[in-house]
Amino acid sequence: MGARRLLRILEEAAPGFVSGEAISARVGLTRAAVWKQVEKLRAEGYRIEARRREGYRLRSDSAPFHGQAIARAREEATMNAIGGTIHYFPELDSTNTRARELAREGAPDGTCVIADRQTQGRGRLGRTWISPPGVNLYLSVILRPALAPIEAPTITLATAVALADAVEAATGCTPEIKWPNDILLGRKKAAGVLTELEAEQDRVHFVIVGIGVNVGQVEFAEDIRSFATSLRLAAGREVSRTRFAASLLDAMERRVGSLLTEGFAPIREAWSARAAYRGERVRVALGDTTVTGVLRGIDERGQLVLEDAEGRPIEIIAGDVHSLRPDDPWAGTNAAP
Ligand code: BT5
Repeated sequence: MGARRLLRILEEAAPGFVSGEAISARVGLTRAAVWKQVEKLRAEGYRIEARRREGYRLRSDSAPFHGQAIARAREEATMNAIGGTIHYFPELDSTNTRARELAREGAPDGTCVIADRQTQGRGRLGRTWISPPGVNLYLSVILRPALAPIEAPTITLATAVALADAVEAATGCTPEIKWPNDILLGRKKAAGVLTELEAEQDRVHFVIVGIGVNVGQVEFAEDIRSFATSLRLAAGREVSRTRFAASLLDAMERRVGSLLTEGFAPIREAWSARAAYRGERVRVALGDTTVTGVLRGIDERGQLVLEDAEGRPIEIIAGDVHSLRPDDPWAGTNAAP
């Protein structure tokens, strides 16, 4: 039995105890062998409580947050095509910047960079991603897909779908995706994706997919308070960063894998099923340009499709979606995107 299997059993039972006997029975090992595996996990930093009559229990605050712990929490069936190597840092300026450096040095497809905090976390269009330590996930994945640069946005959309899968599994809530890649819970933003590309005319060298997830944060800075949330706030209970990171890597492996083998159609469908504001009138802003229409979905390239007053489709490559409902967190013209 791998310690991974034991960890899974303890996680399923947490915060309850599992008896040594029950574990032995499930994994077909002696209790002494189970004890050895418990010691192994403890040596990695997991806090496992042992009580004579009740057995073992994984403490909720227990999971250490670093590459090895995340790798161990992943599903056994995955190939670790994404996250096969995880570079973990207590602090970075930006995981995307570090990932780009590693990619230029030749780091293989699927390599990940994770930081506990970022001092210069970046959003799209030069914006800032607020990245405090100890509570959230800041992750960048290096991908070297066989895609043309024009198809690269589909990677971001596949990532948004994977994020939604993992957020739903962790919280039990139903996330929505605000085009192109914000994850909303109760219409507030819990996660965002920043994709950066290095390419020639017809060939992608690498894509850096940067993901920021508010996992355990409960207080937000004044300027984002009205529209920011976290998995913990939405779920109403603690969510383990380590387990969430593992589950997100598993989901990315599935969704990005599906994109590269089956094409964009299944991602487009999954994305559309979670689209925020579908059928509603929205305003999309890019710089000084604004377009208004009913949000219909995304086309076969991943562009946003609105419908104008005459029923004609409008395709949009980039921009920020705002609601036209006054009570929506994404309403007013000044609402930060
Ligand atoms: C995004 O940009 O949503 C992409 C965020 C990507 C962050 C990850 S973290 C790991 C990797 N390394 C990086 O340096 N970046 C990536 P955008 O759609 O432009 O949204 C940015 C806006 O969201 C800001 O202008 C704020 O208004 C708001 N914001 C900033 N921090 C936030 C947070 N922690 N939670 C919710 N909203 C936030």
